Amino acid sequence: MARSLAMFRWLLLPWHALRVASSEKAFRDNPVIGSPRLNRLGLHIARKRLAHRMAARRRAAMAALLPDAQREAFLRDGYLVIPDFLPPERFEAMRAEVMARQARARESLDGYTMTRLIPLDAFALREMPATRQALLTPRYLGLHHYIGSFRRLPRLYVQTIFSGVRQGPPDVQSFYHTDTFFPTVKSWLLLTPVNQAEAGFTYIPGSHLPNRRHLAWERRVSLTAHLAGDRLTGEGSLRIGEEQLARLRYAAPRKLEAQPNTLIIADTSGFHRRGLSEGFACRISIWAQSRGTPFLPWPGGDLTIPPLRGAATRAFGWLDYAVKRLRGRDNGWRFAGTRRPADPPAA
Ligand SMILES: O=C(O)CCC(=O)C(=O)O
Ligand SMILES: [Fe+2]
Repeated sequence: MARSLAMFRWLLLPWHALRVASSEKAFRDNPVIGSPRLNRLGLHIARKRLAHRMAARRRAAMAALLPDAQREAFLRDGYLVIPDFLPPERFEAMRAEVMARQARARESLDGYTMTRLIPLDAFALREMPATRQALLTPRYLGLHHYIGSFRRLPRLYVQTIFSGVRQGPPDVQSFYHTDTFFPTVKSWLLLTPVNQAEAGFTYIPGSHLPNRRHLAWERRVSLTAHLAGDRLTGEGSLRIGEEQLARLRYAAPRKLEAQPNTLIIADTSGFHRRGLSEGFACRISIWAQSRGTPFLPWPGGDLTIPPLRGAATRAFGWLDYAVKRLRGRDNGWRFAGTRRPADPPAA
């Protein structure tokens, strides 16, 4: 059985080789991307460098989407924090609508954290006019287009993170890591406050621009990542220890505390983590993410038909779940039944 699986893997070699030109990042699943020999020759670092060059080019083509000062701050730091993002009445209308939303949710329990995701896809947004009005604006979308370096609608969710729901180690997101080898965007538009002692998003300013030491470290990791004991490093979201990270000589980490209606938006190809929480905490936000094909020179157009926009979120959720489940890698995500964002975790 194991041998025929291995054979099958090698028969798929041409497919694996083609995937080098895609956003595929798992060292462990793809014998070309994970090949120590090719990575010693520089395959991984070449992909990373080219992806960064192309993203810089796509962003330059969309420079007009951000005010100059904001664009400069992002290019320097790799993230932006924008307090009072929406006009207050618009924010309140959205918050009321979102907190009352009751829908089929996915949940995962990992370490001391329970995370809940409620999709804000086209079907949901049709029933949520205040949320649609607040989010589907040139400003919100423009920030995601620019930082994500593609003109595409981000996938949107209501994300609830309960920290300290049980005794246990911090969750997997609480270790410093990069999400991808290529520039990409995630954002949190906060509906609840985040205090310093809670699990605030933490970013290493400037680490979205890999320096020489970072590239040297990443090259070394790429030689063994296919065997990594740490699951997420094997999947291409490289984990790094705090001592090692300090040796790369970036600026000190910034753990963000913020009030509701703050937009935190970051290129999560830079080093970041979910900050450690000292006790129970609950963070609810509109969570967005968007990933394109890293080697394209143009930011592209969003080809989805307006009424179908966001339907991809639902389809993606199902597909992602089905595929990961089949491979035994659902990472603990399961459908949890109908929930509101602030419903306490089931015992
Ligand atoms: O929730 C956070 O603060 C960060 C989690 C994270 O690393 C991610 O979503 O990529
Ligand atoms: Fe991350």
